[in-house]
Amino acid sequence: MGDMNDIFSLGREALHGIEQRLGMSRRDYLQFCATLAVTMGLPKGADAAVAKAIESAKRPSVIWLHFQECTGCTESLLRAEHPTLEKLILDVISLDYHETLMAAAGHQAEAARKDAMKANKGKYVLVIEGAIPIKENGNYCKIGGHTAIDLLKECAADAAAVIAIGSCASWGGMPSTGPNPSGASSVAEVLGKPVVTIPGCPPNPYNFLATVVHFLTFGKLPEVDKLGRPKFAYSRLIHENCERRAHFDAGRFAMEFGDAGHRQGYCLYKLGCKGPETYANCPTLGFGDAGENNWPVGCGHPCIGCTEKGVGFTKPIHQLAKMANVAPPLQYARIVEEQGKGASFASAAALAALAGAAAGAAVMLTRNLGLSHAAEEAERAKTAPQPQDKARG
Ligand code: FSX
Ligand code: SF4
Ligand code: F3S
Repeated sequence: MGDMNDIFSLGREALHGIEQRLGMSRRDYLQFCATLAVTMGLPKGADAAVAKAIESAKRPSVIWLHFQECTGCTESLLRAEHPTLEKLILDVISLDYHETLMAAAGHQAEAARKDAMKANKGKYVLVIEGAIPIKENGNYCKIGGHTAIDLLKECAADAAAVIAIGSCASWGGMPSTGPNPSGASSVAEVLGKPVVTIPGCPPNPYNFLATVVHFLTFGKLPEVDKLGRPKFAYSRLIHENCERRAHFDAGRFAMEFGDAGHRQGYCLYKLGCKGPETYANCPTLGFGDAGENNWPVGCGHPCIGCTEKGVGFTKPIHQLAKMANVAPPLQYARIVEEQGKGASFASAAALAALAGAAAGAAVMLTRNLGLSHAAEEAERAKTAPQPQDKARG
């Protein structure tokens, strides 16, 4: 990042230009770049590199194809409120072909795609939304007379980078749910090579923007895990950063939608939450700029594991999650004593974390689940008719 170690090294003129272009204040813009840099896990000072890249780099041409999906990925990009994320995305990239957003139709649209590919040969970013059906020679999805398989291969051949957005493009997603009659497959499967994936149904638009901005800033896509997911967004389990984690550790679970535990924000594990086996940054990032806790678990619904192949759209919602690991979180939310006697359990788990004792944590996990069963039984005993009631009746 060389001389870009100070965000204040950006010229006033450049920032004024940004103000005009994006319709946001300098302060908001710099704050936004800093947030993006943090989201990407970049070192101190990288916010200036990000700001400079957005302000001065040539906008990369993006060709966006739609296949088997619900268009939720595009919808989620366009529904952000503050700061106007869709404005930023559409400013940071040059969206040269996008079937949902473009005015052209029919042959005009086909021509627009060919023109964009020719003008930006070897330089454009290809974004794929939706799975690719491969059964019956791909006949289940055709656009302009071409199968999704052919379109994908043709457009990927001259792309500088390929990004699979959403779970459908990343690993088959909802259309690939068994028995998968159309043979819905991922981009990587059809191309026969790994691509960057941004799973989620829909994915978080910030993760897409951060990936594109990384490409803009450093000329390459971010580091990914073995499934092609940017590590900055998908390296931690949801369960590790969930705001209900203290309740899990204390053995306090919602048992039914709308019960007392559910209303008090208890852990949703027993309602089938797949947070313990799903990797994504939903709890830390939130969705839609609609305020804190705006993500599935924050809204009271168990995570269905939509970012995770083999979990989302595969495991029944009510099935209990497999514990991918039992690492305690970095810190615990404060536990309100009157909510239950579990405070001591959470404190013990925190001590186990400090000691780095995985075995201890595993013991805690077993104890917590046991605690919950005990609590359930106690609850049932309270509401069940007592022998003396019968005797009185
Ligand atoms: Fe829909 Fe996108 Fe889900 Fe799939 O998102 S929100 S079905 S991941 O490809 O449009
Ligand atoms: Fe949060 Fe779900 Fe983990 Fe409970 S099981 S702490 S609700 S992620
Ligand atoms: Fe999906 Fe679970 Fe996040 S359902 S949006 S991965 S909380």
